[in-house]
Amino acid sequence: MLNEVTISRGIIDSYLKKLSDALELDVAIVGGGPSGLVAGLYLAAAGKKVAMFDRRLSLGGGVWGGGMMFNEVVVQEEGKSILDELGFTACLFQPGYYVLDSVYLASGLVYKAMVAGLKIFNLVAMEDVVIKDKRVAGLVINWGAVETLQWHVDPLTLHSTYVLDATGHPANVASVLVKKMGVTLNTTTGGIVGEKSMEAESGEIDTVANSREVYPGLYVSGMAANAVYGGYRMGPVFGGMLLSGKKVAQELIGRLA
Ligand code: 48F
Repeated sequence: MLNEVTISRGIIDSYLKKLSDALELDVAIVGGGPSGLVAGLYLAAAGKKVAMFDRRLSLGGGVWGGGMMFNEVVVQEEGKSILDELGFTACLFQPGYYVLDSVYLASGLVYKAMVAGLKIFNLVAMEDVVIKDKRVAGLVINWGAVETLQWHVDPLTLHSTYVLDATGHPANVASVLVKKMGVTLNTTTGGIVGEKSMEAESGEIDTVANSREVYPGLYVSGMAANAVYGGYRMGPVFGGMLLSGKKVAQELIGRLA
């Protein structure tokens, strides 16, 4: 006979263990879009202690919706190597343009990152960062629902050697850091420069170039990198997102060695 209390206890005990294990990390990733998932995948595969926090119910960020809800995405030649490396199949549409189902890519990235060892906390939002010795040293987290409802509930805190802002267009981690600490970022203006309009070719190049440490302890990837450094947007072409996540992971793996 199934015991309902045993079911509840199994969930509670294993969640609490998972959360407790994530209170001291090598890398805390905020945002489970394509760049964050790829970064998490490579970091976990390299044996780093890494966890991801996303305020939404489902991970995958902007991948699911394809282009204007047509659930297909494009990956250009440069990003195809990562699809191959991770074992995704894509169809050649025209020379240099590969197309794949966005649900396949989103769910596959989540699955492969978890198999590599990434711990994922969905429904959990970053609301602030921890500052130690003038560097970002962790996250202040709360339930995504608490954030949405604007309830007055104090958060919990975790420590991490590095934080990755992979929150997409709003660059929420960098934004909160600038707003609350008034710090100078490693950008042309010292602040958040702001994303530019659509130019796919430049946007893809910018995304990878801009994926780096923007303040001691804080890295940015994906659209957050373009928002912070002032790169162009590129729409539903995803090679740059994949390459951005891999670049940040490789840099962090080197620094954590
Ligand atoms: O926007 P998103 O998919 O991030 P990305 O890796 O990829 C961008 C592309 O999807 C697309 C594009 C490419 O052509 O332009 O937009 O840069 O995913 C960002 C994730 O961050 C989560 C949010 O729910 C989403 O899943 N997020 C944002 N703010 C927070 C957060 C927060 N404060 N706490 C937790 N998660």
